[in-house]
Amino acid sequence: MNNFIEKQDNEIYDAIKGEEKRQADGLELIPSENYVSRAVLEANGTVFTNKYSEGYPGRRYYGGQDFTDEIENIARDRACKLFNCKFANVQPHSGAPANVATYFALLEPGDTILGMDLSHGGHLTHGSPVTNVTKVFNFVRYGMKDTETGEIDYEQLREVALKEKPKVILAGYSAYSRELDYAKFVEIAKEIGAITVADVAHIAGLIAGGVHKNPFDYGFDVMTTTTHKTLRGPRSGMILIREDEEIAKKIDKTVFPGLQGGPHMAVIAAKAVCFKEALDPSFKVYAQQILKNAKAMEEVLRARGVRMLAGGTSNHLILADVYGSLGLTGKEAQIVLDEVGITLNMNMIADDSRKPMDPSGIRFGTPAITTRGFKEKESTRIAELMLDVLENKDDESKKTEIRRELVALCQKFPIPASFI
Ligand code: DSN
Repeated sequence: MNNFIEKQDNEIYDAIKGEEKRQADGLELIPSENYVSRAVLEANGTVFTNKYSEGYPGRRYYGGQDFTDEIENIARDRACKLFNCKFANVQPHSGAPANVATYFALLEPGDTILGMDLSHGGHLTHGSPVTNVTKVFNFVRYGMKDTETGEIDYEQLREVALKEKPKVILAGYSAYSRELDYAKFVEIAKEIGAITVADVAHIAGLIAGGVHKNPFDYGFDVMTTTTHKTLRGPRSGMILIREDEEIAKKIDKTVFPGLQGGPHMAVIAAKAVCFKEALDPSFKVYAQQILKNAKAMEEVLRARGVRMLAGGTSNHLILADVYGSLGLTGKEAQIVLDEVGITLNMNMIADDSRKPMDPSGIRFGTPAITTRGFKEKESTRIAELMLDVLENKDDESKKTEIRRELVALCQKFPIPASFI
């Protein structure tokens, strides 16, 4: 597509080529990753990267905004249509800044947020002590009632809500494999007058594709998300507001000038393209297949006696207790799978006795392999090969054989777009 980089900067060219080959020949099972279309990739690399456009459409601080206004308006309109809401801010650079902006828009320093326990699947920005938001806001927690079924303890959630009176109740996760009961969250929030925020970064594509519930349909006030996971867009974020104009205004002010400077307009153009793709009926088929593929993998793990947190999956990801089931740590599993070209991530499991840098679990999922065109048959085979590797981690010839089979499989299902 482009050889100017090669002529001008060999080191970077080689690294891009290397990454393209890694993505093409390897199996991407990190559940928060995906492959964008050629159209999204192209939009992401346009001259909009040259432009400053602080402010919002129709009220910018710099001149020359005819086309920036056009793409931002289109991106906002498409986002609202996709998620059935009235307002969208498409400027957050990613999911974490979207969450931080939302907290600052809705809360005063010292206020309380009730979010999912991190070890039960909540995200770092939902109150991990390593993040700076915990210096400003007070985080309290709910979790699963039963780690074998994944059922959320809504009674405990209600008790904490009544006791701590959080101003925001946060639903959402990055390592949980079931759906949430959004109506229950809204019911509890109403009792104490809290605002409901759903962080749907992981499942935005499942909601857009109609295979997961939309929190707005149950009365949630705000949703935050990334755009590069199941939604299959560029690496970025956004904030959606169901209908409250006051909240929308506060969020706009907090994103800019409160936290960010100039929006990344090339990325906003790419987001607009991604939203158009997600509005197409074919995206529904994609979202359905993500779930079918995850189920196919789940069946293999169950048949081979591997413990899955929450007992399996109802979304795009699986969290497996490899330490308890197979006697190797999450880190060992991640490393040995990397050797055969399967990329996933080690992950803490609920009530893990081990540490984050060497936990008991691995987390993997199907958004990226589904984009490549894998169906249940291939997903089943990948799960079998994964377990074969984990059960034979020191058998070099077996691993070589598996690597060969995986490369052949990947070559049959090319990634949708590369740059060079
Ligand atoms: N890093 C993302 C994930 O992998 O889930 C969350 O931000």
